[in-house]
Amino acid sequence: MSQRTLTQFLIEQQRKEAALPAQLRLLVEIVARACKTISHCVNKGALGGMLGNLTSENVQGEVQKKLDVIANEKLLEANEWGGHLAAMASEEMETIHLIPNRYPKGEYLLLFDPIDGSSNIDVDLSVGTIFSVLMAPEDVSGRAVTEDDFLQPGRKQVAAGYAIYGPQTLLILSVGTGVYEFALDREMGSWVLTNERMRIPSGNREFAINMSNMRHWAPPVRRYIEECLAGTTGPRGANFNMRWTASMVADIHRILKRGGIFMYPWDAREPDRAGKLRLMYEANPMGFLIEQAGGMAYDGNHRILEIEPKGLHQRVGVVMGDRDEVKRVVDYHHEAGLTKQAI
Ligand code: AHM
Ligand code: MG
Repeated sequence: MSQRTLTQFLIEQQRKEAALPAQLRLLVEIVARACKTISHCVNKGALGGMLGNLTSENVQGEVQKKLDVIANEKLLEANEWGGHLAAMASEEMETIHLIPNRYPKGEYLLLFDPIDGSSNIDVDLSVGTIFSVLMAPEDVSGRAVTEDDFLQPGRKQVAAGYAIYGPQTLLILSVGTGVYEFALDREMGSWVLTNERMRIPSGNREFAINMSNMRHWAPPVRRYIEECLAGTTGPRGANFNMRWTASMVADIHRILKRGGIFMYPWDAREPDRAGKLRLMYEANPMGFLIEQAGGMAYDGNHRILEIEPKGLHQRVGVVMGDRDEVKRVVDYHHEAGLTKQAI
């Protein structure tokens, strides 16, 4: 059987499935091309002078890695001139990036985390790029795009995906018609379809959470994990496995492929902060993919894709993966009456 490339897949989607608009098709191809370039930079590592920290901090007050900034630049450069975007936003930029006047503007808004899991860069573990696509409001063509135009709930995303730079470089994509996986064929220079209509396998007893924060968790999260840890003699009557790579793309990718649950919940270290992960370019796109693959994505109490954002860099608690497991965590929150946990 002949291989299907990302380009072929997108053309098929444009013709048949959801009548994918031409501008959105172009957008996905350009983001995928930028991810190829970023993959190349990640692979070069020390040989290309890609490792290490800069002296700068991003808007979150985190020290930027060289690759954070390089990947951000690659995505901006690649997406500026195509005429498909109204503006961009990124984890690495305080405010939105407008399309320069010399280029035509399009009707989409692109958000990204250029390198997710940055702490893994220097130790050669998987990192990735996460992206989310929204439609710009209709009246935007006659005026300048503002940050408010981006503040739409995740259910309005028209596409989302991530690239994972691991032993293989993969692109996981949804344009709202299921989740598709493409592998980068370096000899051909193209993305080849390797998995279609992915579904999260149910019943895998595996959880992903940073256990070192256990003493700071809210009671429902603690209850869920304590029950898993109790194994065959506990209320779940089964042993659970644990995995934590500190790279959301890698943890979510594992869950997409073999099931389980991912959590980065609110915790009491910084009680006024809703969580560590960012809603607009981490939780929303991942939530979109997880739901498209039959899973659930909650902040503990609420469906992530329903949250009305108040800021570009807003944080959120994250509980996503296998429906049954996420539902259990949500039930524990509701039973505990924590319906107003900070969001
Ligand atoms: P980053 O986008 O700055 O890399 O931060 C997000 C990452 C996620 O990929 C990962 O799930 C989490 O931070 C790990 O955090 P911790 O080091 O607290 O376990
Ligand atoms: Mg990130």
